[in-house]
Amino acid sequence: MHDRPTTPLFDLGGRTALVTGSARGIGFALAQGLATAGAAVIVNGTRDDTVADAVAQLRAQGLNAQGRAFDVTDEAAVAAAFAQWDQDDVAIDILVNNAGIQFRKPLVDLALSDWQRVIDTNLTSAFIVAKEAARRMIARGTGGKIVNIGSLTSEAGRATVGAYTAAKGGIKMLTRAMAAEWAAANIQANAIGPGYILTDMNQALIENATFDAWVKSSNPSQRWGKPEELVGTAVYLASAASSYVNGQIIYVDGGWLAVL
Ligand code: GCO
Repeated sequence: MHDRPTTPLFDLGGRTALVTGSARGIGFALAQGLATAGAAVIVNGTRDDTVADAVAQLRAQGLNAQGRAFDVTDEAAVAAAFAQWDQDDVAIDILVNNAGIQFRKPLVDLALSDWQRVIDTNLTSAFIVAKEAARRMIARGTGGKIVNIGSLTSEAGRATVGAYTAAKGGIKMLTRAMAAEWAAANIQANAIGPGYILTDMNQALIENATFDAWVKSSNPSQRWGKPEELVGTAVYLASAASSYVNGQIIYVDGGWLAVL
């Protein structure tokens, strides 16, 4: 056995990471992955009980986790959470804007209230939470990391998910806007664009034989992705390894966009 020194490049020891929407799905996998890389993670969701369950699961694995339930679309609730962390001397070094919902309906049938709900949750929330986080990163002078979660729909349209597509396209450009404004403060803002991933949010698509066959035939990997397959990119974008990478969206999609 060689005694190789471990590289500090991807080490998140001493860092605190807030992952929004992390009680389940991709968010949970990312919280688990960042904690495994050494970060203290804060799990977030809208419900106290599901957040507490996720924290308990992470702690049972020996990971450093705490939880805080709040609605990422509620500016006052987000401000209150950050004010509490200020009081508790908790500084968010890494923010993963992951919270998201899906609502599938043709645009001609889509109610404005449903459009608004999807835009608020998938796009506006990233602005609200990042604004609080970045203000503090800038004031501390320590820099920081923001990882926004985009989608294949940041690049490609698909029928019935118009509001989601508009929001995820917005995430790509909001990421660039964040980089433009915050890079000088040593904040790197990047995004991950997951491909078709096996999550609760996609359960209806996974169970739809036609859709499942389409995912497998349109993707050169011929399969769905697993939430944990996003972890490597998240750790990279949350760590010193990406200190000069800014405003990018990295697609973790099995090659789907490469053959579009
Ligand atoms: C859907 C959406 C998403 C996709 C994802 C791919 O219909 O639900 O297409 O959930 O899985 O956006 O990046």
